[in-house]
Amino acid sequence: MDLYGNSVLLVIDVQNDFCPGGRLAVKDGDRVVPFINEIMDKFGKVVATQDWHPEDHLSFASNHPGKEVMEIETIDGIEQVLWPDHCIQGTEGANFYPGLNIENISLILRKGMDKRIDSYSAFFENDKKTSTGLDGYLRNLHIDTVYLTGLATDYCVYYTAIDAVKLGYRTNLFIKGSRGVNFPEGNVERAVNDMKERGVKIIE
Ligand code: VGL
Ligand code: ZN
Repeated sequence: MDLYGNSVLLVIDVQNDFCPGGRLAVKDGDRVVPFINEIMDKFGKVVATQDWHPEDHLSFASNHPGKEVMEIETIDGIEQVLWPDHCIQGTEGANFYPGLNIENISLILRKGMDKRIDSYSAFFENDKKTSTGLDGYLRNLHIDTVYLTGLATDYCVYYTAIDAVKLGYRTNLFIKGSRGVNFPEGNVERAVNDMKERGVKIIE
C-alpha cells in the first residue's frame, strides 16, 4: 500500500550507538523502531541514513587533547559539539538497531565520513555546501515530499528537516518516531519550535 505518492520516508541514524547501551545513547532511542516498522510500507520509497565516522573524526572529543566530551568548540568557523566516539565505520555501534526492518530500504546513505567535517544533515555536510547526493537522488525520482523519523530530533533530524525545507521539499516530521539528545538542555524544544517556524509540519 503506497499512501504517500511522491514522497519518501527518511529514516535518520537508527543505529546502536544512539540507542540505550550505545556510546551516544538517546533516551528511549530504541522506541522509534516499532513505529518506523509500522509506517514503512505506506511509502513507495524509504531511505535510511547512517552516521559513519572514521576513528579520527573531528567531532570526537578524543581527537582533541585536553578537551572534554560535550564541550562546544568553534572549528573552521563552524560550531561543533565534541561528542563521545560513536558510529565508527564498520563497528557494532554503527549498525542499524536490531529489529529495524531494512528490507524495503532502497538507499542507505552514509554521512560524516570526512574526518575534517561533521555532517548532521542528510543533504549537506556542516559547511552547508558539500552535498551528500541525496537531493539529486530524490529529484531524479520526482519526489517532492519528505517524511522524517529517527534520531536525534535536535541534531541529524533537525538539520535534515531544515535543509529539506530550503531545498523546496514539503517537509513533515513524525514526532512520535523521533527522540532527541537534548543537549544543551532545552535543545529539543528549541529545535521543534524552529522547525515549525520554518514550515516543517509536525505530525503528532
Ligand atoms: C548525531 C550527534 C552526533 C545524530 C550524529 O544522528 O543526531 N548526533 N552525530
Ligand atoms: Zn556523529
